[in-house]
Order: sequence, then C-alpha cells, then structure tokens
Amino acid sequence: MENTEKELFSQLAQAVIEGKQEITVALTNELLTLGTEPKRILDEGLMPGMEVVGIRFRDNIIFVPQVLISARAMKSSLAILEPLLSKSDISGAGTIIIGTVKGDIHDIGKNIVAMMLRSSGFKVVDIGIDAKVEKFLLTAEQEGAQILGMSALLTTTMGYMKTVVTRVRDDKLPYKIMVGGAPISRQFAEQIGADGYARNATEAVAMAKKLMEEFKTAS
Ligand code: B1M
Repeated sequence: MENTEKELFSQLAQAVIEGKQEITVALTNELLTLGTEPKRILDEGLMPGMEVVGIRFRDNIIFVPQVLISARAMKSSLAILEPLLSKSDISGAGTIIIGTVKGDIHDIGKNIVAMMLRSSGFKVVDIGIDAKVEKFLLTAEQEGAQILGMSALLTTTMGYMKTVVTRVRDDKLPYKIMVGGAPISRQFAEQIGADGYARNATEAVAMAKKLMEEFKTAS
C-alpha cells in the first residue's frame, strides 16, 4: 500500500511536469480512492511536480506555454481536492481577504493558501489576481475583515505590497497584514511593515491564527 502510494505520488508529479491533465485527474482520484489524505496528495505529488516545472522554466528548458499546461493540470487536481480540504466559508475564526498583487497573475500558491485557510475555519474572500490596493480595502470593508493576505511571485511586483501596507497604516485601518510568495522573505515582510510572513500554506494558517489573536487583543 505504501509502495503503491509512493509510486502514484511520483506518477502524479510526472503528470504535472508533462502537463497531462487527464492523467493528473485520474491519479488524484486513484489516490483518494486508496484513502490518501488530500493534503498529502498536494504536498507529496502536486507540489514536487510544480517545483520541477519551476526549475526547468528558470533554466530555459521549458517555456511559458509548457508552464501554462502544467499549471492547468495542477489546477484540475486542486479543483478535486478543494471541497475535501475546505470545510466551510461561514465560521467564527475570522475573515481574510486574499489576493495576488497588482501586475502579477500567478495564483496557484494563493489558491492553495486560501484553501488551507478555509479548511482551518476562516472565511476567505479571494479577490483574485492583479489586485490593486482599492480592491483590497473595499472588499475588506464590505466583508468586515480582520486580515489582508497578499501574494506575489515576481520580484517586479513584490514592491506593490508596500503600497498596500503604507495605505493601511496612513488611513489608520485596523487590518493585520500577511504576505507570502516565492520571492518574499521574513526580512522583506519586516522591511515593508507587514505584520506577518508565511513561507507556505501550513505556515500561513499558523500566522493567520496568530494575527487574528493580535487583532482581537488590539480591538
Ligand atoms: Co511565472 N515566474 N512568470 N508563470 N512562474 C516564476 C515566478 C519564476 C520564478 C520562474 C523562473 O524564472 N524560475 C519567474 C519570476 C522571476 C522573478 O521575478 N525573479 C517567473 C516569470 C519571469 C514569469 C513571467 C514574467 C514570464 C514571461 O512572461 N516571460 C510571467 C509573468 C506574468 C505576470 O504575473 N505578470 C510568468 C507567467 C507564468 C504563467 C502564467 C505561465 C504561470 C502562472 C500560472 C498561474 O499561476 N495561474 C507561471 C508559473 C506556473 C510559474 C512557476 C513555474 C511556478 C509558480 C507556482 O505556481 N508554484 C514559477 C517558478 C517558481 O516559483 N519556482 C514562476 C507552485 C506554488 C504552489 O508555489 O506560488 O510559491 P508558490 O506558493 C507557495 C508559497 O510561495 C506560499 O505558499 C504557497 C503554497 O506553499 N505563498 C504564500 C504564496 N502566496 C502566499 C501568500 C501568503 C502566504 C504564503 O499569505 C497571504
């Protein structure tokens, strides 16, 4: 059983690398039928596959069209896992607005973070990609949110996070701000004045819980 799982994880990673959507879906369903936890399918099959895609893209072995095909395959599997990972949108844990910042269209990591936050009982309002400061603030006000979560994957877009932080502080808004994404570091988060940084979706859940406590204490 363990061997079968291991083999299927490796086939799933390979299917993402090759952008084979139907195989990705079939392997995801096969693992679920075996009783594999959805989070393990994500961590041990899909993510290692996308990691290889990133390395090959960086090294000019593959190009944007291939990356898009891999992203599409990964997303089709995430669509199956999402309802299993996400409990409910209506909960008392608090409300988080999440988006990929202006100029940036990468959303796979953000979607995973949103999914994991939902599975931990938060209400998550996803404002999508290329999100401007006005969108973050308007949605936060409409939803009565406590936390703003920003994702960026490009060194050219990460700077926009500071625009949002500055606006929140200048307008004396109460929101706690959490940032993440491949080029983001704890040091960068501190430098721009964000309240928290998370390296991955698991850390994002822990950080959101911490910030929610801080919000309650401050208000
Ligand atoms: Co893009 N791309 N891309 N790309 N792409 C990167 C980011 C790059 C590092 C690739 C490389 O060169 N190795 C590089 C950036 C270089 C840099 O800035 N220094 C790059 C580039 C250059 C570009 C374009 C400029 C390419 C071009 O057009 N010439 C272009 C930019 C478009 C734009 O945004 N304006 C572009 C386009 C694309 C695609 C559209 C083809 C596609 C995106 C599809 C999609 O998202 N719908 C794509 C992809 C897929 C990638 C790579 C290969 C994979 C990203 C990914 O999905 N990773 C990426 C290489 C890489 O990152 N290694 C790359 C998997 C995902 C699960 O991880 O997003 O890191 P990640 O999320 C993690 C953590 O970061 C964290 O938790 C997540 C789960 O563990 N996290 C948070 C993320 N957000 C968080 C928020 C939080 C907390 C934690 O709190 C709120």
